[in-house]
Amino acid sequence: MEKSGLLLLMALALQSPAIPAWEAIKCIAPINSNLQKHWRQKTLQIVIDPQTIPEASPTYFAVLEAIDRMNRNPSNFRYVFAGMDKNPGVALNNGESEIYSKDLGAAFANNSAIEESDADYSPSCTATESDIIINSHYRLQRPPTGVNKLAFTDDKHQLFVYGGSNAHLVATIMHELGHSAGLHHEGEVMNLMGGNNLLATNGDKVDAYIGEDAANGLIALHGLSPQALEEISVSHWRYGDKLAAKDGSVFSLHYRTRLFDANNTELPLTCPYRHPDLNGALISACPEPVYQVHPGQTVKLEFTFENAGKTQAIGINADYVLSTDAIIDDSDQRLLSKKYLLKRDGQPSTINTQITLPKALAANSQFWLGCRINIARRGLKESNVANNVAYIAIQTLKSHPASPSR
Ligand SMILES: [Ca+2]
Ligand SMILES: [Ca+2]
Ligand SMILES: [Ca+2]
Ligand SMILES: [Ca+2]
Ligand SMILES: [Zn+2]
Repeated sequence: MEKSGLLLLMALALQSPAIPAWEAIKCIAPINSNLQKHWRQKTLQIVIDPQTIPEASPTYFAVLEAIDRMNRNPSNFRYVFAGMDKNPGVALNNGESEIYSKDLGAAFANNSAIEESDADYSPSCTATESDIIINSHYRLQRPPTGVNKLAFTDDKHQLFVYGGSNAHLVATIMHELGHSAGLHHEGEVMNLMGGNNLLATNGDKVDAYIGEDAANGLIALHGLSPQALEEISVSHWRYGDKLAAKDGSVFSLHYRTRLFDANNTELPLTCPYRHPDLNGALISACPEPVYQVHPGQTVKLEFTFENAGKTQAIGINADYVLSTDAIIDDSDQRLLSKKYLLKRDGQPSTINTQITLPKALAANSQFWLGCRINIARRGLKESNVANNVAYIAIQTLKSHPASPSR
């Protein structure tokens, strides 16, 4: 009796209270040790250094896009582009929040960008300035060597996790802007402040988004904005693992979501996709997972759902569809509809849904299983509708193993 009573108490203790996954930046100098980085004014005025990021250059447009995307966050923290830097020179503690590009040298070849703030020098850990340095010497060992590995692109084929060589520049700058606002690295869930870019993909096009964990953290740090919009998303990425960073923080790594059989065993892959090491070879041979299925087979489809918007628990409709291409849209055949309640609690929901493939599905063909979502209650507006669909590729075999065959 006593033992089971203790077990019950332990179970209750594990369930509550929910611990938010996001982490706040804390100051580490003797004068401000362990105080949380904070802003009195929740507006960051940003200038771009024209010497290293010329106006209308790709990096300039990437910065503007990252600012626009971060301003879709549901908190009171705002990013304001204040034009090109008119005061020559860039430095920390010069009263200007500057974004510039710099060769950080061989020692920082694995760092895409750095954020620095005057909060580190404030006795109260108060920030009034945040500079972002985009590394022009981001030289991971994967081929082609000797070139920078940050691309301003929404074409997935250029990105390392889809077979290319680059990291996503806009997502990288968004991560640094997250640091500006006070978010630290986070290794427990899939999130913007992790070690992999946070991306949603439809067809060839990737969409860099803020995500549930960072949105939750920004609300906790800066309060929910009265102007906040809704934001739901679905993705074929999930939390995979964690990675220690040089500064003692921990990054999340993002793996692809999977396809299982009815007994929760991952189905065989025609392409043996492995999560690539950032310094490893390109994954050009099998840049995306393709699962083997049989027509009529019952499978479990895994996707990650996030709520990064205004309403803390929001009802959504999810349509599971069959597509003849990697673009998931309204023209694709619906196989199943589900309703979910998505909680904005810093825990993205990576869940399996059982579906049965059509018996008449053509054999020896590639298809894509998809999910498209929308908010169940009409009239609610989203800050981003480009991340409301996701896909997983499948290859059909000749026949179902249960039917007579050799
Ligand atoms: Ca300046
Ligand atoms: Ca500065
Ligand atoms: Ca389609
Ligand atoms: Ca959305
Ligand atoms: Zn970082």
